[in-house]
Amino acid sequence: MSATTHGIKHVTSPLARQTLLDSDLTRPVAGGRPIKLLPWLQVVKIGGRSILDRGAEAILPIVDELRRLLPEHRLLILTGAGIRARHLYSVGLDLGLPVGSLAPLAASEAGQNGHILASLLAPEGVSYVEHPTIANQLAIHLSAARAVVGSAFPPYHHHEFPGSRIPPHRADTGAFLLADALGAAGLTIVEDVDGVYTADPTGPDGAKAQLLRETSFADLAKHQGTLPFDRALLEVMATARHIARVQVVNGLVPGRLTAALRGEHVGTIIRTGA
Ligand code: GWN
Ligand code: ATP
Repeated sequence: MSATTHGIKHVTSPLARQTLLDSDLTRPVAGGRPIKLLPWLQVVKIGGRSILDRGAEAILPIVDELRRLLPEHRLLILTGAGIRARHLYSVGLDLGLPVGSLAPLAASEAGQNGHILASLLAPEGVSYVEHPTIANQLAIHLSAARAVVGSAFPPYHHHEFPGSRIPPHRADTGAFLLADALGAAGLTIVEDVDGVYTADPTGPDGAKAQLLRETSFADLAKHQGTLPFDRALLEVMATARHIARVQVVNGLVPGRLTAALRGEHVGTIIRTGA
């Protein structure tokens, strides 16, 4: 729609006359819930350090479990970066590299883990797909195969926020951003612990650590100690549009991922702001 006055063409738009910075003004237009692009999709994030770095002993059983899940679910399997990225951070920090240079370097390690996992699932028709393919052509790939594998690391690259020296938006945040943007049916985060504890169960106070069966992003944001995922995950959970809960499960225990995807409570459920 447009109108012409004094030779000037105006485009009619409810956002034309107001600042986009005032959410009270934009809410009538922008406040609606976005459509779910892939509502049947289950997103699974496999830990880089916690699962993939353990090699065959941890990877082959999880590959078996994923293979058996294919007739039941259509999956986007996303991989974390693991120990090679941590080595890279230490070398890069020693050299004084900025966070925006470290982010894509670490991301490439998440991608490599994805290539490894996809190769093992290749007989089932599963392939690694690139970030741009996930962004634009996921539907056609998931019409051809029951699952695809991608990098969980978000491609912030040189746009990574400069607040800390280590990239704050890592694989857990990336997996959540994708699952929420796609309007997926769920996100399951696969680790080497039974869920989120009151303290690191493998740390010095591990004996006293208690498993939190159910919690929320807001409660975890107040938690002082370490967490089994990047803290930025809690920030993106606060503004989520679709994914209302995420389950963190132990991928070293056979059957936990399968149960989680069937809707069973077998790890820690984290409620988001959606
Ligand atoms: O290279 O393993 O995608 O899917 O963040 O960018 O650093 O890239 O800089 O489509 O675009 O290393 O080359 O690499 O992991 O991220 O990819 O094989 O431009 O398919 O070329 O957004 O895979 O890679 O590392 O994910 O996480 O060519 Mo890789 Mo990653 Mo492939 Mo991707 Mo980055 Mo692309 Mo990208 Mo870069
Ligand atoms: P990436 O995919 O980024 O490589 P990851 O998700 O595989 O990493 P970590 O970042 O190492 O793995 O997170 C998992 C680890 O976090 C667990 O092995 C556990 O020791 C540790 N951890 C720290 N704090 C907690 C906590 N409060 N509850 C549970 N585990 C915790």
